[in-house]
Amino acid sequence: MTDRPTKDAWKKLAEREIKAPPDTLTWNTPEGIEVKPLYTAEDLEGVGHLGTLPGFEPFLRGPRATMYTGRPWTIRQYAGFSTAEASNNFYRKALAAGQQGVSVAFDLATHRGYDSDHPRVEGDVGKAGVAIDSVEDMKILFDGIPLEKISVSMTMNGAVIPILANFIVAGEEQGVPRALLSGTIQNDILKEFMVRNTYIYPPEPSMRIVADIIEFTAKEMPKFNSISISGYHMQEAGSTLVQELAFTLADGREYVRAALKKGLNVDDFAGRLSFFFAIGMNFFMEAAKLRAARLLWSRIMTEFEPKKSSSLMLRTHCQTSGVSLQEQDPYNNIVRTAFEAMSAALGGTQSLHTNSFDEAIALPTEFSARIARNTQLILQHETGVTKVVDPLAGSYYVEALTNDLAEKAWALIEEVEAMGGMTKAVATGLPKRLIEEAATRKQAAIDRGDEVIVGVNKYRLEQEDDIDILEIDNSAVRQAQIARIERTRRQRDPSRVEEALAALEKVARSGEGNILAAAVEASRARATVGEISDAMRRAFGDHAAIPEVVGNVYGKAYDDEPEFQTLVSRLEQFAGSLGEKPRIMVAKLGQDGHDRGAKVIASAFGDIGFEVIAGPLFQTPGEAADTAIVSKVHVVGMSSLAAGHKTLAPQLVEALKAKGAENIIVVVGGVIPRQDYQYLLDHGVAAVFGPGTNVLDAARAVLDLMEGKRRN
Ligand code: 3CP
Repeated sequence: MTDRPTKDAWKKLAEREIKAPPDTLTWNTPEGIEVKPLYTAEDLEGVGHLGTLPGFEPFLRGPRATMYTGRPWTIRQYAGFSTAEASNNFYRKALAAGQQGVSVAFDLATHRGYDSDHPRVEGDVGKAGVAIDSVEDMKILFDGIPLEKISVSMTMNGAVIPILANFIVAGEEQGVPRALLSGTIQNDILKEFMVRNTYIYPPEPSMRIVADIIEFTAKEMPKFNSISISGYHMQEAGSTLVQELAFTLADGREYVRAALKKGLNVDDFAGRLSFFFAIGMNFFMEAAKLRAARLLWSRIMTEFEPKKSSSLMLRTHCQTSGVSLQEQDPYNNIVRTAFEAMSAALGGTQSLHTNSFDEAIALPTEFSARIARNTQLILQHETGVTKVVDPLAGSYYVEALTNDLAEKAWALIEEVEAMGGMTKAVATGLPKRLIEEAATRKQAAIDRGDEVIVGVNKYRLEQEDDIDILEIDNSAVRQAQIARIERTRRQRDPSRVEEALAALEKVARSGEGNILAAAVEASRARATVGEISDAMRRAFGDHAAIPEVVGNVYGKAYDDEPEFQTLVSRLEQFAGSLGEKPRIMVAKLGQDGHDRGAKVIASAFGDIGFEVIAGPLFQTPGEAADTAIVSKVHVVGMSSLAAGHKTLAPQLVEALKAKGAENIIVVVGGVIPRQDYQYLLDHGVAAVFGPGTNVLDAARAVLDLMEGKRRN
């Protein structure tokens, strides 16, 4: 036998192949991890986590001994739109076609605790999810779906109290006692303050709500997961995987502390804490992330000295990445999603949502939802991926990555700890800022072509075909919801409602008693989501975030490159002729809190030389027009990601006109289907920037519009 070649021999051979030292092939990831072209046993020297088994602490190799060989992950597709009837119909069909659990998407009005008849939510009702106003809607939503058998996940954070109360009462009225209800409520408010923005109340009472729900479910709903501690939205907002990992686990630690403060025993609730991560395109790193997450969570939980081993166990849902989906050449998204799903399975997820290929543009159709579901069915039944537990274990690369991610995330977790924990860190705005910087850096990398996206910044089609999209007739849904609210109000006993709401307000104000228990009474009495939320608003007040914009990140990525500098000079010249800096307001209207795009645009436009006014979240068109006028802006850039654009953009144009400010140019960006462009242009919008727009192109177009306006 000849001697095995050494690493040095490999380096020499590699150098001959590429005519450069192999170190030049090292990829520096946004996480600050150096991914080398080759991993060997040397890379695992001193790595402490090797050699563990699944089903045992620290659960790195999976929470179950047999994992998918015993039972595959749950295929749990997140869906909901329009009315409870329409969504119920969709769930039933999906369950019959192989889906294994339900996952409810609520509309933004419901998320923010408004009934469908509230004037602030005209553009939001039934759009990005299903409208739920009272237990009457909830009962229809689960009609014919046996709640003692099918587990139900509900993505709800702001209006978590009325929604969970309605779910419990819908179960009761279906004949299912709450002790038999299985499922998960998201109930993760800290990440809302960081990235997702469907909060209602200030942080402190919001944390009490979380703890009250953990307490109530621990005592009365043993099969129900009290929380889904979510990193998903952080990655969607542009975070690195290390940030996602660290902030999510640090959030989890904070919730455990809040529950312990209520006097609960850690073993009575820890086993029902669950997690939720995004799975993006960095295939091996995503799988390693889930392994690292389990390792770190068991480390964190050990501090609380639980007696049960299951208290150390991290169980998670995953969703393939929404931001990785592209509008251009959209069938590519099927491929992206399939790789991401495979990565989630290799990482050992317990439950998975695969996105539909059209989700960068609109809600899924029945066709696209079928392909998304089948992606998982094919993985489970045809690829053999379920036949072995943790098949990546022992891979030099994946084990090294698991270790790198764990170390880097732990350092960030310790940083948060030094700040006094996540609630305090969130209050300083640091996690949000770090994520926004990462998002802006990523956008610059895409715009520069450093990060290739097939069909978008490389291999772009000359001609894109239209695809069928699902459109919701928002005003019809709203009318139907209003009719049902009115009927519910007519048929209920008003004094019973009043008493229940007063009792709820008292529990909220006094700090005594359990808020969810009080809300269950109100729900039984047919108090609406809006009324229950308002009772708590009276006690807790509303939370309003102050919009901040990061600077000098986008521009820095371009350094002094001519493409960027030419635009900067052109803008300077224009500012000279104008006698002032051109001002743009980045506006978010309605209840759409997805602000990654708006923040990235604000930040990049600022670096290019615009004066940027970041409008507050949740404005009505009239309020946004007022802000634009007071701020004397030249342009309003409305960012829309929740399908409200056809209602809200024309209203904004009209509001400006009505206030004598028709000179202000309105442009719209975000998730706008191409089919809607003409409609918006016909209603006074000057330009539309869909998904995948290069920010420099958008800035040039805005400048063209301003120059054109000045000439006329
Ligand atoms: C599992 N079981 C097993 C095995 N595997 N038993 C024997 N052998 C095995 N190998 C058992 C489990 O112990 C459990 O029973 C039951 O089978 C179900 O398994 P599970 O792993 O708990 O799976 P599931 O019920 O699906 O729960 C998964 C988690 C849950 C725990 C992650 O929290 C969940 O479903 N989360 C979903 C969250 C979600 O859908 N979020 C959507 C976000 P026991 O329970 O009796 O132990 S959508 C957001 C989109 C963006 C936005 O927000 O806008």
